Parts: sequence; C-alpha cells; structure tokens
Amino acid sequence: VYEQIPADLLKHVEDVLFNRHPDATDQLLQFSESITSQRSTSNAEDLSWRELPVHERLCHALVKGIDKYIVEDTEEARQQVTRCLEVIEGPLMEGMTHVGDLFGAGKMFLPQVVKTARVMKKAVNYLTPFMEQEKEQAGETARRFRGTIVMATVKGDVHDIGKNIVGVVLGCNNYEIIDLGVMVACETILETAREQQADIIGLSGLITPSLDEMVHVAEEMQREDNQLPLLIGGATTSAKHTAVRIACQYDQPTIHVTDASRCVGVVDRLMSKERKPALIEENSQKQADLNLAFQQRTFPMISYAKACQQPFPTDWNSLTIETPDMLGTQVLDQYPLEELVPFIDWTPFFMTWELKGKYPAILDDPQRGETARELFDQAQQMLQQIVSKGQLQARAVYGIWPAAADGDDLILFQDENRDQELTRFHTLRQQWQRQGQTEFRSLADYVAPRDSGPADYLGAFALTTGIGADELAAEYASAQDDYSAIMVKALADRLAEAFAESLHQRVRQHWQYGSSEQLSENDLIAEKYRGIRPAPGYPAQPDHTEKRPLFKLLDAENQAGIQLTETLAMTPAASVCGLYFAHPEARYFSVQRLDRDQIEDYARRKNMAVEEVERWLGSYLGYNNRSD
Ligand code: B12
Repeated sequence: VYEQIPADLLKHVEDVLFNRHPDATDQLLQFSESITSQRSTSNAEDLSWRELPVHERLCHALVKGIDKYIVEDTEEARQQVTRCLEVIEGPLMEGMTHVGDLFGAGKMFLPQVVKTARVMKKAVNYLTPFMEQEKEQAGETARRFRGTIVMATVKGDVHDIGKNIVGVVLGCNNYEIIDLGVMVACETILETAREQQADIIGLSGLITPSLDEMVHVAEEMQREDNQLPLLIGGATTSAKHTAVRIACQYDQPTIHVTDASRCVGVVDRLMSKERKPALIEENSQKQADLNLAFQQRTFPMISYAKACQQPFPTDWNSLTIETPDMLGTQVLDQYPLEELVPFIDWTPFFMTWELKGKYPAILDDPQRGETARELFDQAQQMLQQIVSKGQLQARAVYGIWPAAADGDDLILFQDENRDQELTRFHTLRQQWQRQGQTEFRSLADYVAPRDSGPADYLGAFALTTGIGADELAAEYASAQDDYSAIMVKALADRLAEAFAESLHQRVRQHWQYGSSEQLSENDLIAEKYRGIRPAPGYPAQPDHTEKRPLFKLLDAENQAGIQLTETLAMTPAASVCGLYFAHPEARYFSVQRLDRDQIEDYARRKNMAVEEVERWLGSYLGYNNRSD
C-alpha cells in the first residue's frame, strides 16, 4: 500500500509524521487543497453537449447515463413532433440502439447500460401520460415494445440481482419486462404470461432447490400446452441441467442464458421470424449433445464403506485442541455497519456488474478501469449513506458447543459433561475417485471422534445485513432508478460476506487459537487463517436441509431475524449461515458425486425418505435415480 502512495503526497505525509520541519503540517494542508481544486476543475461538468440539437442531446444523455436534463430535453423533443410516440421511436430508440450496439460489441459495460436505462425510464415516464391521452383520443391500443417478457425468481428463492440486471438490459432494448419479483409461484407466472400475452417467460434462481421448481414450471407449461419459449438463468443453473432436466419436460424452446450480455441476442432471435428457427436448431443440437454426454457419463466411485475407511487422517492424540472461552450462543444486534466496511472483498462486487478482474487492479484496467472507478466511487457514496443513515441492519447469532464426530454425523452436546445430545448435523463424504486420490473427505473428519480421547468443539452462525435492503431498493426502483436499486442489494451482499469474515475472526478469538493472529484485511479476505466456515449449500455440504437443525440450534429466526423459505433460501437475501471448524488442516472441498449406498445411509441417519434426499441432492448424484 505504501508503494502505491504518490511520491509527492508521501513526502508531505512523511514530513508530518517524522516531524521533519516546522511547517510540514501547513504544507500538507496546502497540498491537499491544491489536489481538491485540481479535482474540482477536472470534475467541472462539460456542458458543451447542451449546444447540440435536441435529438443529439437525447442520444448523448442516454449513452453517458446523464439524467439531469432528460425531462426538459424530452419535453423539447415532444414539442417538435405530432405524436409523442415519435420521440420514443425516434431519438430515444436510436440512442438505446446505439447503447445496445456498444454493449454488444464490448465497448460499453453493464454499469453504464444500467445507468442508460435509468435515463430512458425517466424519459418514458415523462411521456407516458401524454401518450395515454393520445391513445385515448385516437382510440388505439398500439404496442410500442418489441416483445413482452414475464420474469420471475422461482418459488422459494429470494435472489434477484441477476434477474433485475437482465430485466434492465432487455428493457434497454425496448422489450417490455413484467417482473414478478421473487418467490413467485408457478401459477402466478403462467397466469400473468397469459393475461399479458407475453412472448417469452424467464426464470431465475440462485440455489440448487430452485432447479426443481424450474423443472416444475416446465412440466406445467407442457401440461397446459403453452407455446412460449422459456429462458433459464441464475447462479446455479447451467446449460447441462437445463438440457438434461428442464428442456426435456417441455416441447417448446427452453434456453439457458449465462449472463446479461447474452440475453439480448437470444431474445432478439426468438422474436425474429427469420432468425428463430436457426436458434431453435442450434439449441436443440447443443442440448442433444449435452444429454448424450450425460447418459454416457461415468464416475469411478468407491463404495461408501470404503470411503469411510479412507478419511482425511488426523492423529488426535498429538493434536492440541484449544478450549473456547465461551459456550452456547451470543447475539449481535444492530451491529455497527462501519465496522464491517474494512472487511469488504470488492472483487465479487465488480463481478456482479460483469466487470471481471481483481480489485484494486481493476481500477487501472486499460479497458474497464474508467467504468470500474466510476462504479466504485458511486458504491462508496452509497455505502457511506447506508452506514451514516443506518439504512441496513446487521444482526447475527453465533455459538460454540462441545462436539464429537459420530461416524459421519457431528454431535453437539448440551455442556462439557458431553452426555446430553443437543443436536446432530449430518455430513456427506467424497466417493468419486479422482486420479491418485487416496483420501475421501467429509466435514466430520475435522472433529475428534467420540471415542478418540480429546474433547473437541464445533461452532455455528447465522447472520444478515439485508434487513432494510428490499425497502431501500424498492424506493429507488419506484423513482425509476434501477441502478441505485441494484447497487443497494449488491452492497448488502458485500456487507453480508464482510460480516461473515469479521464474525469468524471474533469466533477464532473466543476459541483461543486465533487470539495471537496478526492478519491484515487482505490476509483475511485471502483466508490466511486457521479454520473454515462451510455453509449448507456449499460444495462440502450441498444439502440445504442441514439449515433446519442449524436454525433451530441458533434460534436464528428470533435472534437474527432471518427466515427460511420452503426451499430453504434465507430471507433477507443478504444472509449467510454455516458451521465453524477449528481443525488446523481443515480445508474447503467438494463432495462432488454421491453414490446410492451413501444416499441410503444418509437418508437413514437423517430419518428422511431416500427419494426426498435424492430430490434435495439431485445435482450431486453420481447415479441415475430416475426410471427414464
Ligand atoms: C455473491 C454470492 C452470495 C451473496 C449474495 C447472492 C446474491 N445476491 O444472489 C451472499 C453472500 C448473500 C450469498 C449467500 C448464500 N449463498 Co451464495 N453465492 C454468491 C456467488 C459468489 C455469486 C452470485 C452472484 O451474485 N453473482 C452475480 C449475479 C449478478 O449473477 P447471477 O445471479 O448469476 O445472474 C446472472 C446470470 O445468472 C443471468 N441470470 C440470472 N437470472 C436470470 C434470469 C433470466 C431469465 C436470464 C435470461 C438470465 C439470468 O444473468 C445475470 C446477470 O449476468 C455464488 C457463486 C457464483 N460464482 O455464482 C454463490 C452461490 C450462488 N451461493 C451459494 C450458496 C449455497 C449460498 C448460501 C445458501 C450459503 C449459506 N448457507 O449461507 C447463501 C444463501 C443466501 C440466501 N439468502 O438464501 C451456492 C449455491 C449452490 C447451491 N448448492 O445451492 C453458490 C453457487 C456458491 C457455490 N459454489 O456453492 N451468496
């Protein structure tokens, strides 16, 4: 960091720090003023574009995302035409097409496009009452959109940043987006599509249980003989899953779309009579290939019994297990947000906005740097506002308990007597034998077994920074400001991860082994500490149903204000929960593929039907559990 300080600034700062001469402080102040005045000259608004004809001004405002003059310019343009639709179809659409082209060609980035959408919305909003009037007078019901898309995050799932981004980008391309929000039941999606005479349905989901709901929507669309194309998107969706599980339920095109920059191309082709057949053909071919690969896949699996005999080994007698200075739960209510800010990992923030690259290097990236800097500045301003006005609430509950491994289960005891079981977590073990693999891990390997001698512990947590996020985002959205609405949610997510990092540090200190830890914030982000905090749903324990005992243990609903939906997503969306393992060699891993023998054993241990376990772990099965 020291090396990154500009030499002139560094000299002034060092002069003050090392007391090099009596007027060092004055000189530093003078220097800072000179920088401020340089900044204010360079930041001075260049208004030369205001001299351009109104047509060009509108285009400029859209491309640059400037909404300051949009209402007055739109009004001026309206005065020059006979019907206001001409303003939309003329200069505004031209501007939007230009933006679409620049985005498509990779010359414009997502944050800029979302800002463009904000300008467009304001213009259209201004014109809407005039257009309604004109329509009434002319007695017409003209459609001004290129197509209508009903979008929803499926039942049980609460995440919508990705869906909202896609909605904005499509809206920018003059598609009408009917966004039904989150946790939307299949019937509502299909009914709305019928009522609104939609052209396409788009589904989004973040966690694996949502994949099943998407299959259900496809089945229902088939049952009602729906003819609309179905788009599938969201973090856990994949081209493979769409081909193998969703598309085969529905006769009409079912297309997986990886990100916002691709969705316009797909939708444009679906809406074009000429280009649609080739897209359908391409998609079917791709899905046939994926299906074939799926049918032919083989996983060299070892039996569950064998895997249990080759765990990650620990010599429990030589391992020192520290005793925590707390047992049971503790609650952090209204945790100060400013304390979380230094723990923020900014790299994923840029990923959310489709700006790939590591922070801080991305700020100097030759292509993305300018957009990244502007986005980052605006994020800082919004973050400062959120923190100073307390617009989000951070709450957490965490705890540490005496614990022991019992086979692949983890028992938590009431107290140090270790005779009364408080709760039990269940873990899954690797069975897929990759080349040279000799150990088959389960999270249970990181806790001392019951009969091994040493007394061990396990921690757990649930936290949120999302209380207030939906309300604040809705305020911005209703003011036609999707950019700020998305920003609020992206920041709430960053704060959630920051809270997870900060809480983990606190727990390591309670657990003694972290009390001498000397790590910078960057070291923390790089996880250069002892111990892990795997979450139900992550690759080491992909079973989301493990959140149920976790929530019960922590009383997370009352203590942290977090609820579980029917498919075990957490609401508010910016929430994380998980377990703490202190084993010095604990590492994150992925259980990858599970065989039937383990699923049967797991179902027995969890007292669940095998079919139910198979449903929750569908994407992780290494065998075909279906008759088709
Ligand atoms: C950031 C993040 C979080 C954030 C917030 C997530 C969010 N806002 O959605 C926080 C920290 C809160 C979080 C929490 C959790 N997370 Co998380 N998280 C991620 C991460 C790293 C990135 C997701 C993201 O925000 N991407 C950016 C957005 C913009 O992308 P997107 O949503 O995918 O949308 C794009 C496309 O998918 C597409 N798209 C999206 N929707 C649609 C719709 C249509 C119609 C179309 C055409 C396209 C489209 O276009 C979008 C824009 O380009 C992913 C891993 C990953 N790399 O994907 C894990 C991941 C999604 N999380 C995961 C899990 C398990 C969780 C937790 C359950 C963990 C836990 N126990 O606490 C919780 C659940 C929270 C809850 N409320 O229930 C798993 C899910 C896998 C699974 N087995 O279910 C992942 C995949 C990590 C992993 N490798 O296991 N998470």
